[in-house]
Amino acid sequence: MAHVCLLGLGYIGLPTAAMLSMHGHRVTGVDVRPGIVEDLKQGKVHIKEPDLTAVVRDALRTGNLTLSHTPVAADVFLTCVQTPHDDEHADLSYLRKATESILPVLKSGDLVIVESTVPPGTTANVVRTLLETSGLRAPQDFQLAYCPERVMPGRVLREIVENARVIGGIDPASAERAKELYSSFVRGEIFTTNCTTAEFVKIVENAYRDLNIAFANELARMAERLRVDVWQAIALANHHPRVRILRPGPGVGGHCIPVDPWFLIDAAGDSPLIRTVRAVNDAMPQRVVDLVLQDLEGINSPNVAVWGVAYKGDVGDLRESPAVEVVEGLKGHGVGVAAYDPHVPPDEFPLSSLDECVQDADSVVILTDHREFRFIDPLSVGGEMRRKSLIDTRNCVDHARWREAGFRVRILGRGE
Ligand code: SAJ
Repeated sequence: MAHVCLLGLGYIGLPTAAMLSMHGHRVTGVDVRPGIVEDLKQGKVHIKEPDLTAVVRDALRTGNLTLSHTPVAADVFLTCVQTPHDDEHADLSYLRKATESILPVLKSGDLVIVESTVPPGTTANVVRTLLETSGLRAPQDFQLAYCPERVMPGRVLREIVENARVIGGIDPASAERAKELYSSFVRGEIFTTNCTTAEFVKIVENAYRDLNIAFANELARMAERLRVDVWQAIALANHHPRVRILRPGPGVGGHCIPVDPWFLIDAAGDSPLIRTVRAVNDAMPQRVVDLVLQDLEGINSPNVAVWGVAYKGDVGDLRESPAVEVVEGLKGHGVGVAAYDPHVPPDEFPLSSLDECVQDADSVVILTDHREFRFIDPLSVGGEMRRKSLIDTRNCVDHARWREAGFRVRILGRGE
């Protein structure tokens, strides 16, 4: 069993630290952000993810997981810090700082693994160069590998175990050693390659999803013009054995998919296709604002009830959420907005209760496909509203029921 020093106790780092420690490794979890280590020591988990609090508390109770503000000497260093993107460039400052913080404790025979999403070439160049300022060299003195996370927010604990992994090594021995570590808790297949290929694969997966969603969004726009129901059309097309089109929606949010495609451009040069994909998905919140304004035409001082501000269904994460952009866009046009979201913590966004939200509203606008919305009774909602209108940008509730309750229903991508 290894002693792992894991840097960055965020969405990926914390569950990974818990998993490694639950599988017998000694883990020192490091986070430099004020308060995180102190809160975790008291069992307060800052990340909202099903079952994570219980698993982290268990890991702390076993004593295998300990917490620290600074890295300690270990066999393996695992960096899971954020790599945001500003003005079309990857911000590697957190990764650089985390890597530099390892230098005082790095010793011969150690393995360093990067999990953060990075532009291809970062591990073999930026990280390696920084680590070699210690006087040690890779792979002669220390080993180096890249192992991207692939988990879906909302299903992290399951996917961290079940998903296949791709591990890139600075040399085959580094990849094999990293594979051995992950094998202790990963049940999915583990494939090995070199660092830059693994970095490329990670970004390609998210860029592919972005492209597929942009295609669905483009189809939604065209279907509206052709008076076709895009949802039915996509479902029918997906019966073809080699077609798998994703779902249109109010835009692409989260901390990964809207960001990662830019890492490809950063590393490999411009791509008109990727720029277009980003532009199509980034234009969706404005399209939804236009759809709502059209619906509200002729109403003085209109009010809408927005359902769902998280970036996607059944999570409470607001990062890059297209719903937040829609809310701001509507407010900018003088529309009164009351938002209801059962998943988002109330200190992170101005939220109303369901009752307050629909009171005297002129439309309900569904922006996130939270499961709960399916079970809300349109009859009781309609009774509180000034006008019975539903705009569903996710196609996620039973429209027949809403129509029966007297609502005019508009669905993104369904031509009328
Ligand atoms: N979305 C649509 N239509 C769809 C699917 C998604 O509009 O058919 C929207 C969502 O509402 C959301 C955005 O796209 O706003 C992204 O959501 P997502 O569920 O596609 O992905 P993430 O960002 O939650 O997680 C992705 C996953 N990547 C892939 O599926 C290729 C996950 O496996 C990665 O680990 C994660 O990015 C990451 O951390 O990179």
